[in-house]
Amino acid sequence: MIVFPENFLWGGATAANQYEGAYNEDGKGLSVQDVMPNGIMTPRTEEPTEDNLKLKGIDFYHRYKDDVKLFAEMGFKVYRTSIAWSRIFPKGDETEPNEAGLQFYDDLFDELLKYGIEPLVTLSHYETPLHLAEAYDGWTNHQLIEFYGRYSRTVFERYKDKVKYWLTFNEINSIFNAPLMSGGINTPKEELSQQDLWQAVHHELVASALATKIGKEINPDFQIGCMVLAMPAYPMTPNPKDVLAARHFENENYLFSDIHVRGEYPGYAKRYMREHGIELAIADGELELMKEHTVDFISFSYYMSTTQAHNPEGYSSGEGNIMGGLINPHLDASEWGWQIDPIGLRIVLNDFWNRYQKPLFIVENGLGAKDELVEDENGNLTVMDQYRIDYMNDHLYQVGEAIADGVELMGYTSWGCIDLVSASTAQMSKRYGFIYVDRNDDGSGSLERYKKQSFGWYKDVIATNGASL
Ligand code: BGP
Repeated sequence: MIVFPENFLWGGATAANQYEGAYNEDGKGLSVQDVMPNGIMTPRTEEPTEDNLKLKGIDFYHRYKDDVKLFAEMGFKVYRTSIAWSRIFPKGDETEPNEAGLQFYDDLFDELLKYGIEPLVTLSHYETPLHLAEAYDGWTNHQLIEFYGRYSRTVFERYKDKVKYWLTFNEINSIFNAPLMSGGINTPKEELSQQDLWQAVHHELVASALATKIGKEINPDFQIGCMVLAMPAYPMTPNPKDVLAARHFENENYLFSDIHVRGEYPGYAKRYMREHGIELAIADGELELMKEHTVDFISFSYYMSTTQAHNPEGYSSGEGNIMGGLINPHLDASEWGWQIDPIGLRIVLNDFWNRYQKPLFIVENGLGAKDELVEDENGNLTVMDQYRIDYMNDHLYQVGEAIADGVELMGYTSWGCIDLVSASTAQMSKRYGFIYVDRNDDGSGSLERYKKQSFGWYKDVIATNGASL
């Protein structure tokens, strides 16, 4: 039988830009997402456009009380969301915060706490204020550290008695693949130099350490973690060159957790920079800051594994969660080509644990699928999403195996616990939730919420602390 620890933090995860809507209400400034109507990999637009579903999201901004009530009904112990930086500092470089923005999150956290749900807050989830992208080229600019530091201090001070768990940057390693979305870098990817990209990475890492320092000064009980996109990489064949290719791929991701946990650039990163002529500009005290202010835990998203080869010619490439890879013939895939690999989650949990012996937190996992609203036997509208239940059951079972292997795991928040706008496609039809939201890709729909079949399933999982798996 699978046994989860007592006090295991079961819950769900979201991000402000994918569900709040109200993109220009109560003083909110624009974020990079407001000019990305077609998802991650497409160029930005000049201005926000009508076809950007994220502008209205699922209207959580106005409906949060009803939605939180549904989360409480499922028995959530924790709820992950982000603060939209541009609600607090609309342009990002002001010195005074926007009170209406601060108040919204006060109200949201109060609502969660009313039901005994712990907030888990991402400071920056792909939503850099647009002004910082346009006027500073995002994280390529050293000044972003100061702006992020001010923003972090503001929210840490404001919510110090309401929020204990914090994440500094969502999927920080995705900056290599999605520089605008992840790093607020306005320079088109094709024109961006390796030098500038690595400099942006350095700035984010310094900023993350700075936030950790500030947070601990404000409340020593804060638990502050990093957040990476995790993907175990398999070699296509036992050829040692393929094995090495897989390790190189993993290093790109480990780089970020290595620095957050150990506080220094690992040898393989120094080598890469040396061989590619990258010379980081490092200001006085920055390396010490990184060394001294490491994280309390490592959190990560997990959707799939990847398969790598030294010479990928002759193999088919698959789709992926920002990063791709080759198609693994042993795995099925979702409708979006993301290969489904529950055992990969056990592997990644063991890898992180064995590497660091630091507590872990799975803060995203789930199946994006096309759902159909149907009538159940009582005439109520629902979604019969057995496919989602199967996916999650298989993954959580492997989580239980990893715990039995000795991994210390704080909790699990399934991605998009209520349907929201997808990050990669910017559409509604890629749904992850236990709660269906009536909103279509063309923007139509009543925004009504309906419990899917998986709603009751997850409620049972939580109520039995995983024994029902
Ligand atoms: C991660 C992001 C999330 C989320 C998720 C699912 O990369 O942190 O914001 O969207 O992936 O991706 P998608 O919405 O593209 O299916």
